[in-house]
Amino acid sequence: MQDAITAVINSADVQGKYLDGSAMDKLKGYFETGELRVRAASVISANAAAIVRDAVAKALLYSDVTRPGGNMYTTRRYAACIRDLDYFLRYATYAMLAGDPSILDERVLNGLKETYNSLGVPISSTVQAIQAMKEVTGALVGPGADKEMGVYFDYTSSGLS
Ligand SMILES: CCC1=C(C)/C(=C/C2=NC(=C\c3[nH]c(/C=C4\NC(=O)[C@H](C)[C@H]4CC)c(C)c3CCC(=O)O)/C(CCC(=O)O)=C2C)NC1=O
Repeated sequence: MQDAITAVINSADVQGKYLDGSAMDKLKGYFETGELRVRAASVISANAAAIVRDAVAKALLYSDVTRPGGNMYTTRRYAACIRDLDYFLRYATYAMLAGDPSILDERVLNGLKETYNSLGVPISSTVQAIQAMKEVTGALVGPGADKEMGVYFDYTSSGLS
């Protein structure tokens, strides 16, 4: 896993150089949003179950996936879907705190598309649910933090697409 600081330092180290202006600007941006990120993470962790519930209501309930024959039909599969959304939310929050998406590649996206395809989990509905979580979370954490989180919901969505 990388974070905004190690990403900038590793790339300077590869070139055997001190940080240049643009690297310093990246770090500055990261430090300046530090408090915003920590505050957003604590709001999200206090409301995680509600965020997932609202996103499911917005994007999935009463659609084909929850009807008989749909991939969320049966309580076991419904629960698996809720759990997956909770993973996406938690790891997006970690990535937002780190200011770097590598944790999503390593722990969430690695092999996930193949797993979903082999189990018949519909990717488009999953992406819709992730986008619904982005909206619900954004409204909750407020301006600024909504953008910081949005990056990682989008990263997960495009990693699955
Ligand atoms: C921490 C990283 C991590 C992730 C991301 C993860 C995902 C993940 N989701 C799975 C299943 C599943 N995922 C879903 C999800 C959905 N079905 C829908 O129709 C909805 C659109 C969607 C929810 C948004 C369902 C229903 C299953 C069970 C499928 C089955 O067994 O038939 C499975 C197969 C094994 C299992 O059932 O537990 C994995 C590995 N596991 C992990 O360890």
